Amino acid sequence: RAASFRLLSRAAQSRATILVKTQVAIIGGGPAGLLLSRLLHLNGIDNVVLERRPREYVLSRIRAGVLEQGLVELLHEADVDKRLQAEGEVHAGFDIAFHGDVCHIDLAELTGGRNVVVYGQTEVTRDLYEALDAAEAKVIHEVDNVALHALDTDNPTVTFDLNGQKQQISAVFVAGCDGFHGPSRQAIPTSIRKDYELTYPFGWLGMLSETPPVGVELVYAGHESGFALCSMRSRMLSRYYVQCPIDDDVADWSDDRFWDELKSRLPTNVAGALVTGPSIEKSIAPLRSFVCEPMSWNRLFLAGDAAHIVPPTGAKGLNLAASDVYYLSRAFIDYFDRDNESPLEEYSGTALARVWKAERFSWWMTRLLHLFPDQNNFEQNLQAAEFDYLQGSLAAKATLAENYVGLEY
Ligand code: FAS
Ligand code: PHB
Repeated sequence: RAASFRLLSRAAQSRATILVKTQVAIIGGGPAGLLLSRLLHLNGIDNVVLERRPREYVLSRIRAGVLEQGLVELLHEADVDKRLQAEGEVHAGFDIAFHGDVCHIDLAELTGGRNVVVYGQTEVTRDLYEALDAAEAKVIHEVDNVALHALDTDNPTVTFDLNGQKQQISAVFVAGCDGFHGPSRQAIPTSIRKDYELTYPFGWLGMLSETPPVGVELVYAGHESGFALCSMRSRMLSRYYVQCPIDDDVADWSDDRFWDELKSRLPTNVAGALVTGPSIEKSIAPLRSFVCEPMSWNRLFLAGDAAHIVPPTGAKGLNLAASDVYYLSRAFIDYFDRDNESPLEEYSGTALARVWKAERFSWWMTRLLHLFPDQNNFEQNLQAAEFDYLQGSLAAKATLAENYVGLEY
């Protein structure tokens, strides 16, 4: 405790209040932080979640929509999947199109019966919050100035401001689940941390509309004008994306312009079946591939977007957060229940092995389906040959399918 106070200014020390001593301080109340909190609670491990934003804000974010089977099983283990089982749509396949040609990927047939479930990340987050509320878990919203201290000692602390007053949590471990822009990753010294990054020269303009989806499955489309994706959240809530220049302003995209551009990029039969309507949400997200190594340092463990980012093309962002939480929750349980530190020591290597394979898949799918402004005619032919190979090879389809449903944890 003396060490942790050393870092606080003298004035702050006089105001600091030890809020709680807990076993795991979790920074970030998105899917990674909430799912970790839930799994630890169910195993009797005390934890506190610190979230910067109000709950309404967290629940207003429209993000992922495709759940791998591993995440579905983990949500069942967390006993937060009742609505998911009732409302989630099991998808046994999807279409991938390239300049008008369409290839169906039969996930179930190609993977021996595995599939994905379409259910919004927003709903996963809502289900987690409800379960944590029911268990009277400690999730503190609207915290400011979160800072991590003494991570290289036996009693790390986290300080933060709440309602204008400095607070402090003393914990055995800190879990950094605070997304790409949070403070946790930055707490790993640059002499230790190595960042790997690839940014893409375009973004995704996403739209939510209360219209029936264009079909019963997702349609990914590469086109000479750029990428498009037809997804959904339910039978009356559709989610669409078109690739756009990274510096585009969403205000310049009227609904009509969006629908016209989407139709122009889809196979004719799909465009003809599109039911348009007013947007209820529209936003542009940048695309990047990013990995931080290691994903842990002394008493700090990163999970989810705090440690890695994938382009959404492969629908892996949320699903990687889940596999990180799967490994980290079991490692904490082994430590606290069985006094076994090995899984925590191995966490970073174990998680990164799966992360990098998902990075590879997301990068491959992004390269295949997007228009790269600087690509030359040779690279354009490589894209066409890649799709042609996919169409003609069962092995290529099986490779795509096993990555899409999610590699084993
Ligand atoms: P999150 O970013 O979801 O959560 C981190 C939390 O930490 C946030 O609530 C944040 O407010 C909080 N936080 C940050 N700084 C803090 C601080 N200093 N103190 C306290 N709290 C702090 N993935 C897909 O699979 N498919 C998609 O279509 C898709 N679309 C996306 C669109 C956008 C715009 C973005 C940004 C991401 C998208 N993703 C998508 C990826 C996304 O789903 C993430 O992978 C997923 O949210 C990861 O969950 P977390 O790791 O919990 O991070
Ligand atoms: C979505 O429904 O938001 C979605 C689905 C698949 C993706 C990306 C996003 O690859």
